[in-house]
Amino acid sequence: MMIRSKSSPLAALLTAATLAAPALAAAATEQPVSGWSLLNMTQGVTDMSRKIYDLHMLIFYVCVGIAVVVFGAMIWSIVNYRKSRGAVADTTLVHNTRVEVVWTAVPVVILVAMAVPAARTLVELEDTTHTGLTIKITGFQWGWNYDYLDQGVTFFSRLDRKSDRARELGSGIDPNTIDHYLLSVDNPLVVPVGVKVRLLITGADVIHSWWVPAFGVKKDAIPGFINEAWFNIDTDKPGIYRGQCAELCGRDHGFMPIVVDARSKEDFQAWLKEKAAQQKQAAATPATPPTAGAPAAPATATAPGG
Ligand SMILES: [Cu+2]
Repeated sequence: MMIRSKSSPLAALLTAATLAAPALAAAATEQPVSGWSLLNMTQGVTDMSRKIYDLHMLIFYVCVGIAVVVFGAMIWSIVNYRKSRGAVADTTLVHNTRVEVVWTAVPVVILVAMAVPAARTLVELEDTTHTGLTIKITGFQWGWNYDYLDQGVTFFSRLDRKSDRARELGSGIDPNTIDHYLLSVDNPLVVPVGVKVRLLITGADVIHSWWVPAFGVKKDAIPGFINEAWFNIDTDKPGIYRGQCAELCGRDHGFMPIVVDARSKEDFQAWLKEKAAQQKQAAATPATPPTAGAPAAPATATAPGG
């Protein structure tokens, strides 16, 4: 019994990793879900994520160029100066100033040239000014709390019940029958498209990381610190975007997905108004049992199967 229960998180984690990875990539973009493009980074649905992608491709091609030159020179030398051709090693050559200057200067030039676009992208990535909405994200073991700071809306988001049941050892439920297995939550984060959304990210217990590939956002949630990030989803790309906790945060690290429901500005405002009214009413009625919005949820909702 002891061995069974001990092996369950590992087995579940492995299942989570293998099953969730392709689905995450597929959900994050409108790119093909198979073939070589799966091996590459996603282009995402924000201007920033595309800039990150372009930077990634630029550096990739620089690396390819360097590899071609270096390996080309190596292979050429090995083939043309092999022993069977009568080549004799020059044992007197220990120093060549010209060559040394060249092989120092060329990499320096390449590195400086790469630093320019990289720094430009990084500066833009860190620019959290002129935002239209601020959401505080708190990572818990194991779920996320979302606070719409200026609107007084707050709720907790955790793995959806279907995935939660199926992941249990010996549940008898085939994970393949679950839609978006381990990538669905009960309460998704709802955001508007076409608005620069600022995220204030922190942790309540251990370090987590809020990661949504389609937005080009991956930021550590560290207790005692508040990290900033932002995204601005293309106006024509409302939809569901998925992510996961990207910092090993304990037993159920593989079971704290992120779902973002991007809506048009009007739909978002309507949702926000309704949610605010709902929560105000719930707060005014003390007899109502706490909803899933209470941050106390992770403490009481200790997952089975441990
Ligand atoms: Cu986590």
